[in-house]
Amino acid sequence: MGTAATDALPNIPWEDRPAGSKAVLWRSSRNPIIRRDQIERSNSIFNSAVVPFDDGFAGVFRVDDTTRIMNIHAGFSRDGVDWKIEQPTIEWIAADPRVREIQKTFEHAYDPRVTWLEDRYYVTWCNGYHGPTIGVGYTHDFKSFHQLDNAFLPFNRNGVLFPRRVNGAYLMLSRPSDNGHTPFGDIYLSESPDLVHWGRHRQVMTTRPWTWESTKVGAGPTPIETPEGWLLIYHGVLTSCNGFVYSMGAALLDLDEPWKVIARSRDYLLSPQVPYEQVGDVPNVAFPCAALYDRPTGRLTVYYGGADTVVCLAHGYLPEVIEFVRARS
Ligand code: BMA
Repeated sequence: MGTAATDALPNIPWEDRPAGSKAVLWRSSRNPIIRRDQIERSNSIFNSAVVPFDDGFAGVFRVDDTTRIMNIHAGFSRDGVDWKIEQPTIEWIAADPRVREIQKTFEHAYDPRVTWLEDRYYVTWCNGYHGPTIGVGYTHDFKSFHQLDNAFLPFNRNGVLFPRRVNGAYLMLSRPSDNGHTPFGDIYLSESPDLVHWGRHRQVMTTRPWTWESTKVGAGPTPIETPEGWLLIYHGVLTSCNGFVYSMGAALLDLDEPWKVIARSRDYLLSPQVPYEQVGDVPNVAFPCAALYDRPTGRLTVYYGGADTVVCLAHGYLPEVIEFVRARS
């Protein structure tokens, strides 16, 4: 079942830092862990989110099919590395007729996040309601999925829930965008009393000129609560003469007022530097969507999409990531 902030997860996928490496985050030698053609008619499987579930793990996977339509599918794994991705796409059940009404307009589903919150797993993803915006739903078992109303107006992407209420309110990060490949983007925080009505929007972070995050920034995995603040792993984008380059970085947000950034790394944590990140349907993309954390050992495993084509893993120690964020702030 779900995990609280204090939980131990000794079974997360793990590999020690390679000898001689000084990297704060290092890649799994088993990358990519999910192939592009792992299920029937999959063109690519990437930007996917996983959580601890039963004795193993479950997740929601972005699968672009061979018509190049973007969809999300459930998946299960014993060890977090070998995944069985369900062939049918997720079908959302909506109790509210107003949600059923707008469901008809959705054209696609992509870039899911999954968050254990109170008593169930919430899924946020990008759907198309007259343009990209953030869908919200939940599941108990990764078999039936229940849809709530969309969180925001179009255009928005990268909706990421916090794993608990803060001062009574549910919180979601998002990145207001445009209808295309969006040459801008800041991270905002919104509050809700019920996960349906969202307001009190606050800016959290903007871009930094001339750096790896000069074009846009967007939240990645569910923020991780630590005594020093919420650890947010996020993507940052630079525009090169060959297009966008997606790297990942990290920041610490205030525990009680998470729109306040306590520290933020100047350097990227990981940027596309190996073939499965540099070559694929969209070159030069490392796009984090989930993280597993074993609190007693500090071990952290990040799931990220490589080149909009495959799913990859990177490992690190959370205290070292925090030290890196603070030292290079
Ligand atoms: C973003 C999203 C992501 C994708 C990235 C790079 O706008 O569409 O799904 O990984 O672009 O192509």
